[in-house]
Amino acid sequence: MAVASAALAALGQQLAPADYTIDIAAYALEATPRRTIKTIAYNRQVPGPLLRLKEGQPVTIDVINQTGNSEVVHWHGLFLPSEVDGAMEEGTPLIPAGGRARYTFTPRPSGFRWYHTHTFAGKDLHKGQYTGQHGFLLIEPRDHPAQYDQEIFLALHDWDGELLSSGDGSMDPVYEVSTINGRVLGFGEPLRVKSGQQVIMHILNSSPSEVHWIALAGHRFKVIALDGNKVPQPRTLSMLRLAPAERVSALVEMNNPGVWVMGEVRKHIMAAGMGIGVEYAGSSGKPRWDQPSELSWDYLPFAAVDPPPPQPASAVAIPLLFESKFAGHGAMDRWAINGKSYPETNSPILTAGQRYRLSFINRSNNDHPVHLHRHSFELRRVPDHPETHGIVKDTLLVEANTQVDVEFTANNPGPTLFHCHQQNHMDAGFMMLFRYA
Ligand SMILES: [Cu+2]
Repeated sequence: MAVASAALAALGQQLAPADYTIDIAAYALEATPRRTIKTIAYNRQVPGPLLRLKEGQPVTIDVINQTGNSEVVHWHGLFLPSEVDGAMEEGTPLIPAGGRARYTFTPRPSGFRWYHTHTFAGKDLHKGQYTGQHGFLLIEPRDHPAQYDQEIFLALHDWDGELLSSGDGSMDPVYEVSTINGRVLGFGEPLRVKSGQQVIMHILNSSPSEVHWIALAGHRFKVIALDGNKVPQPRTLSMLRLAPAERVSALVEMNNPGVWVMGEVRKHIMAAGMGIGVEYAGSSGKPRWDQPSELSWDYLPFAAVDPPPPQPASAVAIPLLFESKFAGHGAMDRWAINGKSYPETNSPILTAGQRYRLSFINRSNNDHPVHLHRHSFELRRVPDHPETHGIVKDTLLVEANTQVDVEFTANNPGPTLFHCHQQNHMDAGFMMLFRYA
């Protein structure tokens, strides 16, 4: 009887409709009327549907995999149990080809998050994060602080890549097409704004491997959050830098009527399509662009200025050394953390409640956007500044040949993945697993 009712309960759970359904299927993305990108997408759109969830309110999301390969969906920036976080290395089950899965979880923390595939691509640049499998996820806070008139979500992505030999002989992806929200500059609908509006822009870099630099001609961004977490010191800037998987939330005051271009600052990336028009009501004409003369970005000015709060206990140091192992001309590099490539990398054992200090020591000539699953970390040291605090992120760009330190509290037991978010680096061993005692 108990068995029967348990089975019925399971059946009932199966039949109850999910709050959201995501269908993974082949999709022909029209980046321009003459350039169609054959990819895989969520609900036949790029980016996938915006998931607007409420902090602390459980949600069910059904994922139907209509592709010929197994899939998994990672909920990036959320504090979830390992079984639903969406990485097979942590123990989340893969969704078989033609199969389906139900993800049930309680979303937290509030802020601008995202979801994406977490599969291996290797040399196939039409798999994994090279596809259109990414979408915005906004976790609404219980109390709503920000004031704005319009909310805009933008995703930066690069498509149709090819692995080419770079100067040092290693293989890196080079892309033919770059888009904002799946469209090449001039071919999508412009963002429509009104004079006097305060617009919040939630910008995501969903690129499989490229850092992007973004400006909006005639306007400045007041950056209020990084990776969805409020910064201690909001800053007003004319340019943003986003590494793969990073997010920036910025307020833009619409106080300069006209038709403008928002896009990649580097000319060859804008020429590949990464831009979007911004059109004021009542304005018309050719969109205007002001070419910035140099690239500029720094995490440090967003940090807190007051002295750090006293730590209850000192953080346990975990140094992580990043190096490449040159595999020969024409071969993909192997990447190593403390001398070992995944799955051979060490698995540090964490004690629940303990504070840890991760030192990212990048002994390579590449910048690496590193990501810690299921936790967020606080930036504590950047190059030339041995002490900073208050910036909380889940992804961080560690520039070539520099050291950056972060701290986090081990407050979410379960296997926890740490990796470079550049698809070709994580596929080549730049990944490790933390475990809890
Ligand atoms: Cu990397």
